[in-house]
Amino acid sequence: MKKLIAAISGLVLGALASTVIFADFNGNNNNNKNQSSTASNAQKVYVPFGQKDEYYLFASGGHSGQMFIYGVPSMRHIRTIPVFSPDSATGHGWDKHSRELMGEYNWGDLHHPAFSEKGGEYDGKYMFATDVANNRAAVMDLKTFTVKDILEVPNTGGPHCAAFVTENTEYMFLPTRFAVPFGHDYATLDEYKTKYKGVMSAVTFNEAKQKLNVAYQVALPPWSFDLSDAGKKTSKDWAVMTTYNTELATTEQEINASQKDRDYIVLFNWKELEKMVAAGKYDTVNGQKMIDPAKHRGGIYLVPTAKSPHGVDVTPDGKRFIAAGKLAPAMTVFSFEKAFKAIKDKKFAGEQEGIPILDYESIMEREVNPENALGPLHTQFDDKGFAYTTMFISSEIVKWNVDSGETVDRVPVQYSPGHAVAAEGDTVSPDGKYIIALNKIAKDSYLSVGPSHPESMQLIDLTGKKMEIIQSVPVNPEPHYAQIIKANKVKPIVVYDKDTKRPNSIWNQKDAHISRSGNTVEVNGIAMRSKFIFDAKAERKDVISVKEGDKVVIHLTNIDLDQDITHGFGINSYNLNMEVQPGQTQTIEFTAKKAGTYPLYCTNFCSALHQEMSGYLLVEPKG
Ligand code: RUQ
Ligand code: CUA
Repeated sequence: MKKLIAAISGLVLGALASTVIFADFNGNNNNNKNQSSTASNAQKVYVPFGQKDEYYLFASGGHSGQMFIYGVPSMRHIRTIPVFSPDSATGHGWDKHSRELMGEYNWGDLHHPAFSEKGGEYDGKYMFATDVANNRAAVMDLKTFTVKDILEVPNTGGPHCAAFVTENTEYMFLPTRFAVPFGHDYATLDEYKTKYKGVMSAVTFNEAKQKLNVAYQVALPPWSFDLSDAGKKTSKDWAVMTTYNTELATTEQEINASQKDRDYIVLFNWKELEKMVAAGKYDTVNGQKMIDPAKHRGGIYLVPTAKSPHGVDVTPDGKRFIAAGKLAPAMTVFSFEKAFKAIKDKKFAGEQEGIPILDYESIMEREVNPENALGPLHTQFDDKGFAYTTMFISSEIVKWNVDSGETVDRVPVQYSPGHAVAAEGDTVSPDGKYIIALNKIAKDSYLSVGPSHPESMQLIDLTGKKMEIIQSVPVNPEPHYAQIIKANKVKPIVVYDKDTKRPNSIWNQKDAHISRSGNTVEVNGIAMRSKFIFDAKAERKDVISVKEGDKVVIHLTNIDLDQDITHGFGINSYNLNMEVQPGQTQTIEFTAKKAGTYPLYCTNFCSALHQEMSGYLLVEPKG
């Protein structure tokens, strides 16, 4: 096995580094794009206008920092939710709340989205996501499809390996991709082994306060953590995550982090870690409770696995976890039960950095090597005990039997899938109806837009004997991962409740007013079809007059409590825009640095007289 892995990983490395092989398992070039254009397939994805899709697809927007919402099976793009990046259409990053959430950053690298769960099922309430670029976690409220909180997690360098929530949304875990010294302190790379850490953060969400919070962190060795998954049912107190670069390479990872035949899956029990924290077994590092596993033992174990693994996925019954090889052409199936027994019996094969290592042979159930399948990355599941693994290099999805390891079916995709996502795929009861391949490379699939092409998603029907691609659509960069939820679980509101106690809200036209205190001008105004009212008593109610250098705070309440009547508020030449949804109160703050005359207007088409919905900001020059 070792030799095989070594030989094949050489081949795989070569393929990863140079060109991607586009061949199916018979060695033929893929040319089945016609699959999605047959009349019967077109019918399967046809959702007549006015009828709604059965599922929502939430696709990560990668380094756009956004999230894309599609309907399944139509694959119609419904909405983009800006999360970690500003979006002028919705004013995300301009209104006070989102601007404060975004802090100093104006981009993000959104990798893995995860729904909140109850009893291991998506509950349709919240969506979580993480930002690899700036170490953040975000939560979106699915009542409004907007971001409620963004948390910057200290001591970490890129939480790629997240977010995967536990069965009842107790935690989401954020292990980090890049090792850094605590607090990003300065340390040369010669000090990598001693000063750098791969920190895993346990993040909680307080629903009442709508706030994310770091509960505790674990200072793991400076390995790169790639992906994780939370346990389910019998393994619900546990989570798993893959490592690479246990070689501690500090340069040219491409070669140096691929030396050893084995890296690890880190297996940890979050209930045990919770107990440690409760017992005070932690150090305080930059205000965080930091567990040092070498000092405080227990709860964390290492499982050797084929070198540089990528995904690790827990089966819906919670009995097994499956590592995908990336550099080894195999999926390795491990047994939680066997691991628990070895831990109970203290049967370890050694330890590294004070963390016990489990014996590979004794907890591994099987290595699955579908013929000529190369570059396994991620595995999803259906309702019948089958697993679906994406093959990045051989550009296909392989369906296999989790119990026997036997390959059941394969479908070529166009091309190079990273993740795939199954309907209700990360729950304890996947639906088994659809899986979507999230392809990194579209090549010749769509109208050309120049040298850089879109990524591509392909909807695959799982109900027949053979997997069948029934729709292909381009998607903005880059659907790292996605989630598919039954549409009827999500309950968006139609309008924000009229809440007269909400701070700064004004519900009656005659209450609109402008007040000054020192150099601050505060506007409590109304947006309604088809006018702004900032000051009910003024001769011109839709004009805001301030002095150069004033701080201006504008609160706007949209009193149109009607479905889909959203107003915008943009100020000409002032680089400001926000959106106010029906019944919502939004605030925008700025300093009137430029003296002069600036039109302001509603930026969201709201009525036949939308064009008339305007006014002026008059900034009187100093002196
Ligand atoms: S990772 S393509 Cu960013 Cu999810 Cu495997
Ligand atoms: Cu209000 Cu357009």
